[in-house]
Amino acid sequence: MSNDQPSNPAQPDNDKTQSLESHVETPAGEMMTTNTGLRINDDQNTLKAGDRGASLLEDFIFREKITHFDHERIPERVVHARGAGAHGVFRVYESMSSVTRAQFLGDPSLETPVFVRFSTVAGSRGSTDLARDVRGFAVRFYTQEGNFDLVGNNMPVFFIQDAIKFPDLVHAVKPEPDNEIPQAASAHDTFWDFISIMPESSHMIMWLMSDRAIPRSYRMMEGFGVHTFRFVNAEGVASFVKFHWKPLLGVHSVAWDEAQNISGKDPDYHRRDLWDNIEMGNYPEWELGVQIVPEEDEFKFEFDLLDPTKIIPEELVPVQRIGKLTLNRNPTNFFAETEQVAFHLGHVVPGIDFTNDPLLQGRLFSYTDTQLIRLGGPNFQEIPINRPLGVVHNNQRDGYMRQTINRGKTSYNPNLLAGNYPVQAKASEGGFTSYPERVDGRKVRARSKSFLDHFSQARLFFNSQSDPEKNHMIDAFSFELGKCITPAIRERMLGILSLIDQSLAAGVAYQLRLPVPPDPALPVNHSMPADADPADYDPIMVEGSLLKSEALSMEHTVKDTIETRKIAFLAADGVDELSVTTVKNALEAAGAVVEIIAPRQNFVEAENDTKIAVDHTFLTAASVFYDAVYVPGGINSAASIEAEPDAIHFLNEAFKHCKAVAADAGAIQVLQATNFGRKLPADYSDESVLMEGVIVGSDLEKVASQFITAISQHRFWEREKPRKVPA
Ligand code: HDD
Repeated sequence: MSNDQPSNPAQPDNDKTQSLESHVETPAGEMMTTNTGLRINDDQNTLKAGDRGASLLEDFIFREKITHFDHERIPERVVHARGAGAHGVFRVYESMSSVTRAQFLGDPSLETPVFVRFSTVAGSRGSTDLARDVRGFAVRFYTQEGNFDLVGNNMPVFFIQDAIKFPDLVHAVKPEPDNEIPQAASAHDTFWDFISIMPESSHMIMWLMSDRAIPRSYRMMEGFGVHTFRFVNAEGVASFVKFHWKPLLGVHSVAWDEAQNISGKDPDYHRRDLWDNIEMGNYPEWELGVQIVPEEDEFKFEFDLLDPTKIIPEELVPVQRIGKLTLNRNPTNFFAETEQVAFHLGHVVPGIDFTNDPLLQGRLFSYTDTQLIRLGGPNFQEIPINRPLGVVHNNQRDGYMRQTINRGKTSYNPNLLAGNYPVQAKASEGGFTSYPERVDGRKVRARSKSFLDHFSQARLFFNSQSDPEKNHMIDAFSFELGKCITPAIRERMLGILSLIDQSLAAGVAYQLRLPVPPDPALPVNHSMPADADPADYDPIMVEGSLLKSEALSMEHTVKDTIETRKIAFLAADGVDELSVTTVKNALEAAGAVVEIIAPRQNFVEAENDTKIAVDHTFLTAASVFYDAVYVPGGINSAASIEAEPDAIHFLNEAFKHCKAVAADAGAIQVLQATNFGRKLPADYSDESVLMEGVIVGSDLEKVASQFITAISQHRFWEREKPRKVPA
């Protein structure tokens, strides 16, 4: 092993990445060796008896190489198998020591190294990034007091209330066991069979059928710790806490048709987007938010804080933004870091503790257990990415692949031979003490009746969506249920939807051409499950409760920046260089990334004979990879682009996916060749915004500034109103 420079030295180091450096191998300038350090003279030929063989068993170099290769694979994660990771740092804005004694949240001068892994849940390691799915958002803080893992998702609730149902949920959503179809998709019978008889999934299903399930980028997703956790301060005073990650670029999604296209054309789209942006220095940032509820307010809400299918609406308890996470460094090696990182929500530090949420309690068992099979034994914490910053001292010993060399004769406690070391730490010395919550009760296998309202927050979510978002949800349900082949599943799901919202049920029923279930006269007592005892049942959310929450709709997200957005310029020989550079400079000054797409690779020759570098051709690029499109002027360029069917498709598709489109008035003929520009007059003489999100003009500065405003809106969903825009 040799100590060498990181692949991109511009990306900042931190204590954790420095500690990884001692494990990094770099081949530059080195000779090839076996694993025992013997220099290899011939890596091209096996050792043979004569040059035509046979091969000799003696060939230890061949055997070592092949044996290692044969054992290269480890089991993929049973869920969240596909993911992408990055290093970064976290810093709290102001001390939170009044509520938690966690040091990294108490001291704004501390910069805590982090490693984050984003993932999809259902697909295998090689599946597409753009599946309709929940995204994992797992953050490890390498704090001075040990590792703290916040193992969350991009949705704030979960499918089930009790961890014992997790294997059932996962078996239902994974490819069906007889033919292993479909990959990375919930649109199939077993998933909806399960969901249609699990009313507790209703709220989560609303999130899953919303645009949150098809993010534009990992960098543009919210994150949530989901469960209610506990903060405990130095005086031992506890409060409940929900964790949030708020992306500074806002929360944005793609269109479903776009997602399906990307899945074919670049299944690594999210992974690439994260990697490329970190390489470019566009470091993604999130603020850590907390909702804090005093312990004495535990029963103040109409839902149970321990129920992981419920949010605390931000209107009831505002999210305080307490610090910032910045991802600023790509991993050196995918397997060593992103694949071997072993998150566990039981990795806590003093000041952060658990609640009795039955999903959380079950997860506390599952995560270590799964690493034992995945990483092959009890020493997985010694893998470099998993090691805490400080040295580990305890009496755990041996096991497969032990790395640590423990000095001394004692491996037990108490001992006198070694002065009783390592010695237990008092709370005042940073020793972890569990919050002494009083717990008593009978042993029962039961569900609290405070967990029984499955529909109020599902309805709150639907009510809070904008009209386009609601339409997308109706389309998503219709797609997913349309892919189910057992009619009874569709009917049962319509029954569930009608308990959430009659207009939602009616919209889906229309597309499935099934009768709309009778109006259940919501909301009184509608959520009582069939197996509940009516005498025990007490409706929790009733009229007068919150009907809408702005934070649940993406309509209200950040829409004042085009930073890191990717804009395609469609150009050919004869393009007007001024038209390219003026708009390009303006977009880049606003933080966007511009790529030139042309009929052929390498360069286009502008009207004034300058050469402009080409990033992609219509063969290697597609509109779905970009947030907006610009067609620069130049008579010959415009004529070539107009005559290029792939270019016209590019524009039609961008329009269909509700993106901003702009053109120099000198390229009007290109827009006239599209579906949406057909009605433009042939004698078009300049002037600005043609329709929302479509801009044409000859004042390039003005075009650029209107284009920037349009791109920052992300998508013009209103265009879908007549529905089904052709492309
Ligand atoms: Fe889990 C992985 C998030 C419920 C059992 N889970 C895993 C990962 C994330 C989550 C982000 C990937 C971590 C990584 O990148 O390595 N899981 C959640 C959230 C849940 C949740 C937010 C609900 C609030 N999970 C959950 C339950 C169980 C598990 C109820 C089991 C009882 N999860 C696992 C696991 C995994 C996992 C089997 C697979 C790979 C791994 O742990 O390391 O243990």
